Amino acid sequence: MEFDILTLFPRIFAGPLDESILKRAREAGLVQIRVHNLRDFTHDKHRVVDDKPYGGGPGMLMKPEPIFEAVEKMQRPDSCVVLMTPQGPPLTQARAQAFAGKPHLIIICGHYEGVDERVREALVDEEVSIGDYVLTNGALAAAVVVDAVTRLLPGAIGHEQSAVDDSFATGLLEGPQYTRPPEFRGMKVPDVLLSGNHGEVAKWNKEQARQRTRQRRPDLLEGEDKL
Ligand code: JCH
Repeated sequence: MEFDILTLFPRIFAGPLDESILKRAREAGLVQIRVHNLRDFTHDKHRVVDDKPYGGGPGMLMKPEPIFEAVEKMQRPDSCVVLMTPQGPPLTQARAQAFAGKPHLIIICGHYEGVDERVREALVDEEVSIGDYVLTNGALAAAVVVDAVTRLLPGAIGHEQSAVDDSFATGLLEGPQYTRPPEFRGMKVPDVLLSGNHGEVAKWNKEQARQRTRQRRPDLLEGEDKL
């Protein structure tokens, strides 16, 4: 899978891309991630990427020209063009799965108060928000999308099961988990987990997941067959 990321802040991606699963997935050739500076797609002396909104109002908008030039240079028939914006539908595990099935994502990050509407009209296939809060620009949001999608690519995670079983893939929150020692500062690991009875352990885990989900995220249980 390939990513082309368009941003005014390419350095924001350097850290996340160079650690852990993302680093290994890149080194293994599972994913190619190219980060481009939108200023490189300007042609004026001062490399201007923003302008005042028509009709007035606070702040600045991203000019359409550099974004059009960059996208049109990278776009292929199989590309999906994604715009990071707080106005998009929320990123969910299902949406991450759908993105993981695409061969090429072009992600437009944006800055200032957003982008000229003609970018949406003519270029963008999907808009995405990573949550109901306002970031200073789209780069961190795009890094989140790249991370959530890349770990789903076959071979990205050592344990084949991990990506299938984790919270949100099952529709439930993970319950409590323990590792050694069996007693730490007087706090004991529940007996059932030490019993070696795999059936009882599975039953307990499932019940704990249900309880935690009901308490913390009842919205995840609503209207589904997961109750
Ligand atoms: C972004 C901004 C005020 C946007 C500019 C580009 C995504 N989930 C999520 N939160 N924030 C974003 C995001 C994505 C791209 C951009 N900004 C800053 C500031 C706005 O409206 C008044 C809109 C924020």
